[in-house]
Amino acid sequence: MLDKIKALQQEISAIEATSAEQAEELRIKYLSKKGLIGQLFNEFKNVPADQKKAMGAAINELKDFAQEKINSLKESFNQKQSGLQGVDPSLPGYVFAVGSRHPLAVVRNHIVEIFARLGFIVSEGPEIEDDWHVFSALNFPPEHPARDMQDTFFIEKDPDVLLRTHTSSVQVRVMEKTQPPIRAIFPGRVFRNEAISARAHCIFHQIECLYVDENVSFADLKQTLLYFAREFFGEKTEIRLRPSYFPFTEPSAEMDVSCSICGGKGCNVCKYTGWLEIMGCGMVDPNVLELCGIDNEKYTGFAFGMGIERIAMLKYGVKDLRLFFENDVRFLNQFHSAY
Ligand code: 2NM
Repeated sequence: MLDKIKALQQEISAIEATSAEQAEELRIKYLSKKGLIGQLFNEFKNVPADQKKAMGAAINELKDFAQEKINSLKESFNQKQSGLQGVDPSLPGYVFAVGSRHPLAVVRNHIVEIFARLGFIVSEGPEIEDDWHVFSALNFPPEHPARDMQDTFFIEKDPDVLLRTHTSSVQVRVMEKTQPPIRAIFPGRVFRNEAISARAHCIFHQIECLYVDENVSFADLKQTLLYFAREFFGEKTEIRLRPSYFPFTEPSAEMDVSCSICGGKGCNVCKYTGWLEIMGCGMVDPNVLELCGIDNEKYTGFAFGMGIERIAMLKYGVKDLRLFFENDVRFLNQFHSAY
């Protein structure tokens, strides 16, 4: 009998349970009337009288040990349960609203990333500028209409403190302090004194590009633009260059891409022409190079610029440019992107 008690003692010290129900099952197995320890009390009748005292003590000790062990198992489950009172752990968690990048930032990042692959670096400069960096160094004649109050925001009475009307002013700053090769891209916010409408805003965003080195040709410009157009709008995209005029480039051109909506067949987005106007471009006027301290006998360059809002409107089919400035989450929530 003593062997039996020892064996049970060992067995009980090793028991474990994963739930309160299992602990209760163990209690029944060992401690109920018909349980394993209960049976020992039945067998106690047959123990010789001289051993009854010692054996009785041993069985009681085993019973107390089992009771304590099973109580502590039950206790641990009660504690775990009370921590979860009123909580249903099978319910789905709370969904937190995740922000998204502004569509203008998405388009800018995508364009920057395409030109980064060609070795262009991002360069930024001040929004408050002077006449030299916005106009004079860019070959604008003194009486050019862009210099007028009607088009440019002047901040103070001093006509030499103004908000930049294009990011070309940053290109002037880069050319003034860096000798070629220069290969950079200039994203930024620009300001024009214009009435706000579905197609125009007095604050908008541009991204301009500048490449100055020996032997840079119009063919380099054209091939760079074709690469960009196909990376951004899709590999089937065609480009078209139309002669144009800018004070800072000669020759100058406007670039169209084949309409990505109708594939060039004609639709209401491209006004049934099959083409979308995307940007202005040209070879940097030798006067501009010289005004910025670059030897125009040795170096040539190309430059181009585009409005980010316009590209974003085409890409996402947004009909009113003002939506980009209102920060209405019902509008912004619709944009998801890797860029
Ligand atoms: C455009 C179109 C064509 C341009 C030229 C220059 C500089 F500084 F090199 F002269 N910067 N940006 C340029 C040329 C910009 O935007 C429509």
